[in-house]
Amino acid sequence: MEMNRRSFIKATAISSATIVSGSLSLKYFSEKARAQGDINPETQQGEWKPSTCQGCTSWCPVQVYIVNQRAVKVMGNTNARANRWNVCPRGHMALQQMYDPDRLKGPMKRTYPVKGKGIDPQFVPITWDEAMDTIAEKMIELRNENESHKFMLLRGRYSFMRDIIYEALPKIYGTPNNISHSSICAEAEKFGSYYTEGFWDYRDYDLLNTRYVLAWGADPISSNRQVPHAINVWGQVLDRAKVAVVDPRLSATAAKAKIWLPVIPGEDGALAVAIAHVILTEGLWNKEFVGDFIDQSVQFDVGKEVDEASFKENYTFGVVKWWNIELKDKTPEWASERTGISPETIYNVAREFAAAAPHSISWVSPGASMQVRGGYTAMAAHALNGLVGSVDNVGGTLQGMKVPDNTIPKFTDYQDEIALTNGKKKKMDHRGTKVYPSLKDGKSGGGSIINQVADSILTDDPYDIKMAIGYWNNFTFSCSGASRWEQAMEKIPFFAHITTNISEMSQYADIVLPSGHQMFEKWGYVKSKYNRVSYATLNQPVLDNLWDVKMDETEIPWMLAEKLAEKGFDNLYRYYSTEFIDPETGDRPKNGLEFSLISLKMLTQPMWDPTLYKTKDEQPPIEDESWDIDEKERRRRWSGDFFTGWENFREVGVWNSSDYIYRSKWGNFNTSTSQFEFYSETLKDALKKHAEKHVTTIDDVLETTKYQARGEVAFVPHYEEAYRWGNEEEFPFIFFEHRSRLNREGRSQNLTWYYAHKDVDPGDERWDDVVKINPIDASKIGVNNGDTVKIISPVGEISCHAKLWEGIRPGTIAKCYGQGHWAYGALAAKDFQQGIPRGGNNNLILPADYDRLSGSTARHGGVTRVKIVKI
Ligand SMILES: Nc1nc2c(c(=O)[nH]1)N[C@H]1C(S)=C(S)[C@@H](COP(=O)(O)OP(=O)(O)OC[C@H]3O[C@@H](n4cnc5c(=O)[nH]c(N)nc54)[C@H](O)[C@@H]3O)O[C@H]1N2
Ligand SMILES: Nc1nc2c(c(=O)[nH]1)N[C@H]1C(S)=C(S)[C@@H](COP(=O)(O)OP(=O)(O)OC[C@H]3O[C@@H](n4cnc5c(=O)[nH]c(N)nc54)[C@H](O)[C@@H]3O)O[C@H]1N2
Ligand code: SF4
Ligand SMILES: [Mo]
Repeated sequence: MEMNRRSFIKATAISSATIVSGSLSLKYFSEKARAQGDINPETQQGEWKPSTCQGCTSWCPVQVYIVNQRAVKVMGNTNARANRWNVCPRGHMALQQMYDPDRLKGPMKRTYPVKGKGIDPQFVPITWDEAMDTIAEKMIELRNENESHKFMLLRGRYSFMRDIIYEALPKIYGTPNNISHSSICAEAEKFGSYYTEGFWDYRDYDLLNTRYVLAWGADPISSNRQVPHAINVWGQVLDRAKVAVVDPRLSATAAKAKIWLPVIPGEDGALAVAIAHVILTEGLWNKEFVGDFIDQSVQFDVGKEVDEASFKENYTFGVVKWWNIELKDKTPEWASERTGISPETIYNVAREFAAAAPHSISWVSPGASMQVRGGYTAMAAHALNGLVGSVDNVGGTLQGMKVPDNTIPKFTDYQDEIALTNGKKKKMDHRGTKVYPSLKDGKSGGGSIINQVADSILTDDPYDIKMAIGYWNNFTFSCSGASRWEQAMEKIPFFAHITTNISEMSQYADIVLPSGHQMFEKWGYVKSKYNRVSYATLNQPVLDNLWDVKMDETEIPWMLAEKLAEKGFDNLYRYYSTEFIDPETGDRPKNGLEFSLISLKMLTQPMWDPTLYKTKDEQPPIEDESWDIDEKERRRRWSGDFFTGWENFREVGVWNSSDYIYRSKWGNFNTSTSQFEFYSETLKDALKKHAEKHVTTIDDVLETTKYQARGEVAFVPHYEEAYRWGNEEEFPFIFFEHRSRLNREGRSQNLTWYYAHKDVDPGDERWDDVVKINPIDASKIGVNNGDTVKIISPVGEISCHAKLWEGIRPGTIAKCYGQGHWAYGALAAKDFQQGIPRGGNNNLILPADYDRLSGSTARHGGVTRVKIVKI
């Protein structure tokens, strides 16, 4: 399979040509607008305005070209040191989202009471006043019945204004049920870095200084979290570094890589521990970081235990324990049987990865971790960075610099008896129960388990939900086991959805509230990092609202607070209107729009207010706006950009930190031992507390939560066999899936550019949704290119077209995530009226299963087997 690369280079070349025609369409778009007279010839110079793209979690600072109140072009914000002028193809697609004719243009209410898939809600337009009045009335009713905990706030994507709606609102109102989407996103990945180096977050990767990239299900030029930077520098990376991609699919990055390792889905852990085994047996670990044997004649011999006292560690903890407990027998030959990768390839990758160290990156993505038991895979793959000393090091994996922002003002004074009592009731997502440890940040129940909520709603466990508000989420589509969500949404008596489009979830709404688009119609900010820079970038309303929309995280909660106050519960309104004060003028907000801007200024104040800047030795002069360049440089090095005030920050649009300081974490990791842990005392502690809470043993917890580990192995990065639904006889193929270069998460499918350029994803077809089958398998089951097929799993079925493609490992079949919408818009659905999907939603065939230690939903690792039936 590694031989087949050449034919794919051709495919990739064609893909690049398509991208070029993508920008032609953009030109066409603006020319068409001009022909229609939208652009005034006298003012066609237009204006670039800064904002932020949230098409994915890269969260890029951008600028938008505005001509006569029309956005015509998006590019990177040149003030941003992470991405400069670069965006990925999806940055441009935001324009089509903004001008999507099927956007929700004003508030509406349902007039047909029966809820269900394909049942027309018969929405009719209403005023904002009526909409907020109805929602507030329901909320008051619940409080009057002392059932405020039966109100749920569901969050999908967000900006860092989130706490206004997601924290303050539910906690002042009186419910524990504010539940976010994080656990369907990438928590298992963070589990790996947390239980080794004490960092529950995405890592940055020092691409410009690296000499080896080992990507675990990561496809950085298409997805993950620094896409424009990766696209921009990948040529240089390929010049200087070797790239190896572990992925059952020939991704865009794999097609350009030196080595492609088409692993059997879910078996990544075996590969990771075998690489560690080779690094230790061949003495290739980084002595400076890990330390060494006291007596140089001792070594790690295959199959033999080593005396712990013989090794002196420097910045790590437990390397010998790891060897003794897990690694000593995990040879490449052993791993080959499990992973389907040859022993020679494993030896090669291990040696080359270590030879490039410490400038080597082991890049763990959701692909290799959002699997049942995937938390341990994330640990194993991330631990390789520890072995070669690339953690927090030049050319390696980095944490991030501090972005100085504020939290929302304290709200405890506004919580009444009901809020305090009902706020402590059990959460609907069962986090922290014996079966769902969700050990975020070392705490039992530290993270959410959103996908469990559908079951909880259906079984009224721990109680029935009477009302919910959802914003920027679409769980009926985006959660695996999606049909459970269809039933759960039918059951919730009252649901309000804050959204740009009538998505699947909106179909179950009693009220739909139109949200401004995050890039063009919103005040907000997000924090992110890449290219060794951490930053905060502003979402700004760069246009007048196109429709009667409001800002989701600030304006809408403000209006709700006003209505609740009118109806006798004024705590939320008093909190919003007294605690939020404009840092420049001292004014308090009088309406939702003022509230949006004032709260943003407050939260970002440490970045733009010169009176708050701290330098090492002095406080800078406030009034002096003409700092000389050296002084600027000096300050930048110390912490980050500085501004003369809010207006200056707003115009620039982004705050950049100073460059990442390497090796500052060495000896100072946020773990129980302060070292990089190969034997995770931090995880042991978390598991122990969780077990004690449930009056049981750690082994019992592991058994209940579907892990194979018992005893000490639970505390080290180790191999766990892939867990799959369905038996091999009935379901011969392992199913796995991937993202699209054109997915703005689940929100691209009403855009023509998506379908017109879908073949930028290797193996995919324009204007189609295909399941990719290796020709060897296809011939066995008599399937040809273009056949309509059903993909059937133990939990559901979808249909789409077959595509014969060598870029998929035989025995597995793959399909891109994203299509299969039965709502969202006239293009996204094949028949919006009838609720007939275009293509197939993978979440209907993926079972709802979990990596329970991290709380994550397991969409990867070949979690289900399927059969293919020709129709
Ligand atoms: N099978 C499978 N499932 C997946 C994934 C996968 O790769 N495969 N990916 C997972 C991941 S990583 C994530 S993060 C989740 C994402 O899943 P969700 O958090 O549910 O987000 P989206 O599916 O992107 O849907 C967001 C919804 O918000 C609304 N919306 C769109 N734009 C805006 C806007 O600008 N403002 C507001 N207020 N609303 C808007 C629309 O109704 C849209 O449907 O999906 C997860 N689900
Ligand atoms: N283009 C694009 N980029 C995005 C987003 C987007 O919607 N579109 N969303 C953003 C978000 S919300 C997130 S959370 C991140 C997700 O970050 P990504 O790194 O993109 O994660 P996934 O798409 O979940 O990973 C899928 C990859 O894993 C491979 N894979 C599947 N199963 C296995 C397996 O068992 N082992 C291995 N080794 N690989 C496997 C798939 O073939 C695919 O290449 O991306 C962000 N970036
Ligand atoms: S889609 Fe993601 S990578 Fe692309 S420009 Fe937007 S935030 Fe950046
Ligand atoms: Mo995500």
